[in-house]
Amino acid sequence: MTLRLITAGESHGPGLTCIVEGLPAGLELRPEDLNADMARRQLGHGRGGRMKIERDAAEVTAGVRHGRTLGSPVALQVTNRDYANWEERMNPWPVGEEINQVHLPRPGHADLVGTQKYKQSDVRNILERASARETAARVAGGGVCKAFLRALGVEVRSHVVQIASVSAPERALGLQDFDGVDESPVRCLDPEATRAMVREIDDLRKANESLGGVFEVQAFGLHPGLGSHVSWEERLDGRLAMALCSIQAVKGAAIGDAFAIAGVLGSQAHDEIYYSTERGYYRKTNHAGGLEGGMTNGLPLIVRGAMKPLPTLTKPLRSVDTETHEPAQALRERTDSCTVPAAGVVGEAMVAFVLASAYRAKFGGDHIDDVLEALRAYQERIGWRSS
Ligand code: EPS
Repeated sequence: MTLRLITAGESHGPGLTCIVEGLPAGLELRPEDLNADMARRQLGHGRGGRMKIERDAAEVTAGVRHGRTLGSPVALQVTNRDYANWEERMNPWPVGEEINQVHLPRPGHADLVGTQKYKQSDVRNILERASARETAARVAGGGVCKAFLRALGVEVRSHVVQIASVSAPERALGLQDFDGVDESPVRCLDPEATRAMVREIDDLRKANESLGGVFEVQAFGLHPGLGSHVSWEERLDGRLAMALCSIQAVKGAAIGDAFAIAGVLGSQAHDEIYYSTERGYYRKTNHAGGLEGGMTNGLPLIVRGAMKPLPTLTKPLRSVDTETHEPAQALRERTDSCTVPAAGVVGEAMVAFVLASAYRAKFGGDHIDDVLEALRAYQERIGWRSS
C-alpha cells in the first residue's frame, strides 16, 4: 500500500491543491484536523504582509463523505485570497495586455537556474512555484496524515530550537510539554529564549536582514519496526531527511543527536537496552532519536530541520539582469523576515506523511479497522506496550 501526497499551485495564482492517495476507508476526519494546522502555519513573529491577506482553510472536494474517508484520493483546495490582486499577472489565460516580466534573479532562490532549466525569460514563471506558499497545501495534506496517525495512537509535535544566533536550552520533552508551544510568538518552549528570539528578529529586520534557524519535530506513540534496514529506500531516517530537506529553505536535517553524536565516544553514543516485565524493552536515553537501523525503535522520534535565512531581502544582494547581463540588484519584493516557526508546522506535516506512509506500507488494510486489527496482532506478537 503506497501513500502519495502531491501538490499543485502557484503563490499568487487562484489557489493550491493537495491530493493524498492511499489512505484506508472509514477514517474519521473533521474540518479542524486540516484547518487548525493551516492557521498555525500562518503565525509566527517575522511573517510579512501576505499573512494579513490570507485566511488559509482547506476545502475537501473529493475522497471524504459525511466525515469519513472513502479510500479514494482525498482532494483539498486552498484559495489564494491574494489572487484578487494578481488576476492580470497570474491569470491562467491570456489577458490581452502587456505584463512586466521579472529579470532580476535572487541569489539563494530557484530564480536563475529555474529560468535556465525551464527555458523561461520571466523569472516569475519560476518563483511562483518555488515560493514557500506551496507549504500551505502540504500542511492541509499533513492534517489528513495526522488524523490517520492519531487513530493509531501517534501524535506529532514541533518547536523552534534556534533563530539566527539565539538557541533555546536543550532539555528532554514529553508530549504534554508541547501544549503551550503555539502561545510563544516564535513557537519556542523556553520563555527567555522566546524573548531573545523576538528581539533578534526585530533587530535584524530593521537592519534589512532575513533570519534562519532550526526547528525540531517529535512523534510520540510510534510502534517499533516502521521502515526497514533491508534496502536503502526503506530506511526511515533517509525518508525523513528527504522530507525535511524538501521544505523550501531547509538545508539540513538531523536525526536524534546526529551531529553532536559524531564527536563523542561509542560508549556514550548509544541507548543501552533494558527489560522489565511491566515495561518490556526500554531505554534510559534517546540519542538515536527513536531510529535504529532505519527503523523506529518505539521511542519518540526526534528530528530537526535547519533553515537558511530567506533569500528575498529588503536590501537586495548583487545579481545580474537576465535580459541585459548588466550588474543589477536582485528582485525586491514583499517578504517574510523569518519563517522558522511556520517551518516547524510544515515539518510536522512532512514527518506525519512519512510516518503515515510507513504505517501504510507495514500494515496495509482497505478500511481503518483492518489497519487497527493488523496493528493489534503485531503488538501482541512483539509484546509491545505503549509507555
Ligand atoms: C514567499 C514570499 C512571501 C511569503 C510566501 C513565501 O509571499 P508574497 O510574495 O506574497 O509576499 O509570504 O509565503 C506564503 C505566502 C505562505 O503562505 O507561506 C516566497 O517567496 O517564498
